[in-house]
Amino acid sequence: MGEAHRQLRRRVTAARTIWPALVAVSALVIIILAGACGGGPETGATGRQPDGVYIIAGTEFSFIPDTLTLPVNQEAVIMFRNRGTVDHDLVVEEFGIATGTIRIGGERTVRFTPRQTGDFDLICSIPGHGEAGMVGTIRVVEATENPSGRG
Ligand SMILES: [Cu+2]
Repeated sequence: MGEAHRQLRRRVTAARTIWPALVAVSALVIIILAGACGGGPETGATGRQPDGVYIIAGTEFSFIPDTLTLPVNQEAVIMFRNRGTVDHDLVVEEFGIATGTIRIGGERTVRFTPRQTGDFDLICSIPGHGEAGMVGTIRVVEATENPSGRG
């Protein structure tokens, strides 16, 4: 009787010390996960990103940035993000780019390879938006890198 009682007490004591530790570890894991997932550093970023993707934000009524300079004959990746409060899209007719209507907070990535240099209109094709100033320019320039160089 006395031995069984001592064993029970030991188990209860162990449980009392393990639970606070588990709670502490869980809290730490939650804090780490929250830090990893909450608002990445790219939030709000526009223009050319370190990975080479160009981010263009759409608002009422402009593109940010409103001009992109791209090297000719190199694939460009553009991510259009609607940061406005109404639907927007991004169209460059000469390159056959059309994101389709992007809802508030939405985004779409398009890829294309410009084959000629020059300035090309970037517009939002939603009626009235271009007229309100939602226009920009894709400027295609000769690549600065030597095409025969190492890459
Ligand atoms: Cu628009």
